[in-house]
Amino acid sequence: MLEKVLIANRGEIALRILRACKELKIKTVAVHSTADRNLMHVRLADESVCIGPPSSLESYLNIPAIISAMEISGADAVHPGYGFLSENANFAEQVERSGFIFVGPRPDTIRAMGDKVSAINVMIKAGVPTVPGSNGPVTSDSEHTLAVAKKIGYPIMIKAAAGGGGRGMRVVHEEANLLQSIQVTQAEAGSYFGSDVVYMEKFLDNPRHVEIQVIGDGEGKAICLGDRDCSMQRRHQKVVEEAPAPGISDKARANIMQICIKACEDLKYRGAGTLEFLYQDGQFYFIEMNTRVQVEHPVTELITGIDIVKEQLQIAGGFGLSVKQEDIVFTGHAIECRINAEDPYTFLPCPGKITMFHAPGGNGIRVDSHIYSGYSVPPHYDSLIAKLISHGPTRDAAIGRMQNALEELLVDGIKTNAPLQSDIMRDPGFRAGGMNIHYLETMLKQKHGSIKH
Ligand code: MV4
Repeated sequence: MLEKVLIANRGEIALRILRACKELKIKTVAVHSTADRNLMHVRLADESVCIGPPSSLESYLNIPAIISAMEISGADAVHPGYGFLSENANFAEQVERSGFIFVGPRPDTIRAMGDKVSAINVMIKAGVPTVPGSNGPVTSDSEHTLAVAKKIGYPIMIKAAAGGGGRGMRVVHEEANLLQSIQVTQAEAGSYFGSDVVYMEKFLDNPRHVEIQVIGDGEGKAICLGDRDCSMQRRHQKVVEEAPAPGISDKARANIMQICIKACEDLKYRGAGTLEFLYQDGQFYFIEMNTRVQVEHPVTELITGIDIVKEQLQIAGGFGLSVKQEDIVFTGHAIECRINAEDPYTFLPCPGKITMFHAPGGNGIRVDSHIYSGYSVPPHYDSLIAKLISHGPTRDAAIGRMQNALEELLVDGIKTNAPLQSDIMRDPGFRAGGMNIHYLETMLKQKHGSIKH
């Protein structure tokens, strides 16, 4: 097994990884910026190393500083969490070249999935359904581009191959605007991502975001832990996630799970991964694959009883998967509300000192958070301060438990979006289930039309 893991992240996920390491009797090394000396996982880790100033670029994204910290602490592996270096193929490669273990997929897999055109083609080969599209980069041959677009049919979405997370995308409704829009998207992609490669897809107008959790052993065996619905989002930031996705038939679910398992087995995928789909009119369309543990992984853990981070560590340590597909039992429904240090209606970040914190609890409630009374939320990073996760026998039961937990949550000293989460839990559309990716923004406009969304 791994002996000592360096946690190359901060906040709640760093604490989540530390807890998994402690269960597996793995020693831990925390790395932190000068703004993060007081993080909970830094106190709890066996060792800690300061790796730079507050700016992420100089600390959590500083590859030489992190590899040096592995050397001086004698760590044998690094867990990257989510964000930061978690999907950086060059980082994974440098970790391995330095003789350490990267807790995640092989660098080549990360690279293949980081390029969305390449990811789509890998998935097509493996039999995964994708959005009708160019399935390749747009070239300088405009006649060919116009012909490909005509075949896909308008409206069309132009996307950056190096993109993801919502930047570098554009919808085109008619042929007259296609070439001009491609140029603009290429220019944006070049400046955001350093690559101006773009591709085309049929634009789906009212999809849901449904994603599938997989774990592979790296040797051709893979399991699937079902789906999550992450459609409740604002400006590409997920707000509420749940598992299973409401309203998907057992047959459709079993089918897409089998397809994802086969794809991961073909790829000899190693570690935890998520296939992202758009789901519209009863069909799944693959769009991207994430090669990391995700923020919303706890909803899957609650309905399966499987600890995804422990699986990641055990696979990295050479022990393979701890469960077989036929032994996985799905129980009830789970919901996650992201609690952010931000104004609930303007969404402006609200860093500062938390004068008092009380975490909710009781049956079916899990709180993943690094905050405590007296902790100061630094202004330099993402505003996620806690994840409230509820589990119950039915979706209604999980919503009810979440409502009680939101009432019980106490965070004094800073503003949080907990009041918005309560509004969502009361909302008739949310309660009906299965709303599309535009629903939350529409709901916010209706309720608070005067505030810019
Ligand atoms: C799409 C789409 C509609 N049609 N692709 C946005 C982020 C990026 N990861 C993919 N995205 C989308 N791709 C086609 N062909 C609509 C979106 C989209 C979206 C997707 C998932 C969750 C929220 C979203 C919000 C706006 C647009």
